[in-house]
Amino acid sequence: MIDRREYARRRRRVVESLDDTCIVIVPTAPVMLRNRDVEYPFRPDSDFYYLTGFAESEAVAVMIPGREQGEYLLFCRERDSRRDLWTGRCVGLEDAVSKFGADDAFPVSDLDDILPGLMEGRSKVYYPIGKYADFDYRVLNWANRLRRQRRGRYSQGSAEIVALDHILHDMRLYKSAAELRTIRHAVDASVAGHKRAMAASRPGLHEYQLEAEVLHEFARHGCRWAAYPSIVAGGVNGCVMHYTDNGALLNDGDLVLLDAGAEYQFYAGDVTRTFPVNGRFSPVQRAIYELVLSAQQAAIDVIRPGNDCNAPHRAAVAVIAAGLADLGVIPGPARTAGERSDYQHFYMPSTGHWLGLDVHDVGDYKVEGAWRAFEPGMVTTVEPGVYIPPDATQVAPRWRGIAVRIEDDVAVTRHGREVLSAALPKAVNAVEALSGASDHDEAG
Ligand SMILES: [Mn+2]
Repeated sequence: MIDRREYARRRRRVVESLDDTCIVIVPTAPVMLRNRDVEYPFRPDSDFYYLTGFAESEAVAVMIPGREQGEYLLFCRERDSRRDLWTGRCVGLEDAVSKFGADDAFPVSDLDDILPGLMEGRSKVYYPIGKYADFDYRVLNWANRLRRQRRGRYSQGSAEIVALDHILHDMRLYKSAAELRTIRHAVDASVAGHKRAMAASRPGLHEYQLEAEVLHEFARHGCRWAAYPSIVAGGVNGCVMHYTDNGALLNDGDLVLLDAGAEYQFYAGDVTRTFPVNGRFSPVQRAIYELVLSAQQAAIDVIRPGNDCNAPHRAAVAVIAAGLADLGVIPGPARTAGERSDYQHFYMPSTGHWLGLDVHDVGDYKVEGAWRAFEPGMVTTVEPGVYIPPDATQVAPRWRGIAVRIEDDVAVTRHGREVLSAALPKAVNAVEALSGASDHDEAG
């Protein structure tokens, strides 16, 4: 649990790094309709939540450095005993102050009346430009209204509208101890979900039935939602990078690629394992699997403070390219395979991404054109893979349709790294022992 003093520290850091004639406006995410009057479950905007810890819909945080009547204002829903009967109790203005640390709180329905006045005289308006079209429109309206009011009275340049992303996203890249504990919980739940799915796997199930095993286990660990739609991809479906259909049958003799992560207090886990539906790798599946596994280990091994954040990708590419050449999947020689582009037909994505409040978390990978160095507190995924499409006629038929990805979550520590998802087996024997139900006792 992240306590309110940490949110206050974050707000102070943002305000201190901006000039004190600005105003910062951060809205939470809009409520989205699923169909007709049915809403998607609400999920707060990550930037907003990072600064407020406030999870209700219809809220806007405003920070005004140096304002005497209060620097941090929260606009949110008012308590309303009649509406509370329908939608449940909301936080309300009083608790926005007493429990969420706002200096003052106002009804979100008054935003259009109050905001232009708060913007008056401020030289810069920081807010997440381009994220929510409706909110862009409102901010422009407020700025225009101010400009009209000023006209004829005195000529003063109108406020400059500036993106807030840079400073905020750089802060979010470095996780605090409390954030790391929260991520660890999400990853532990993810690991448990994967174990349960492996144990439940057998030919004849549908992919979504494994997904149900995963989600059940997430919920048992206090995570009601997955951090992103789970990918449960049997056989050739694993070659589709963003496969979420999860509707196919799992076939005897196929692999299943399972990419699923739990969300805990809005922090994401992101874990992938690939295992045999029936609990036994075939020789060709095993060859590709072991290649990806050694590439992943090579990538994890180069994560440490000071190494650049593209080092894992280079390490994984070197192993995968050479390995594919050794196996005869791509042309040799293996020694120089990483310098040719052949491997790219079977290894398209990059090897990892930042992990945090968003599964593909914020934070620049390059600073002034150069890969940035790993530093303690960063959390990254490591997820090399080999994906050989079923129509890859340039390779021998036995390789076609094999898709393997192995993904772990790794925190950069002071002297190296910690694999947060290390409790989830990935060695061939351990995966076989866990997966394919119980019917391989006689086989082994
Ligand atoms: Mn990932």
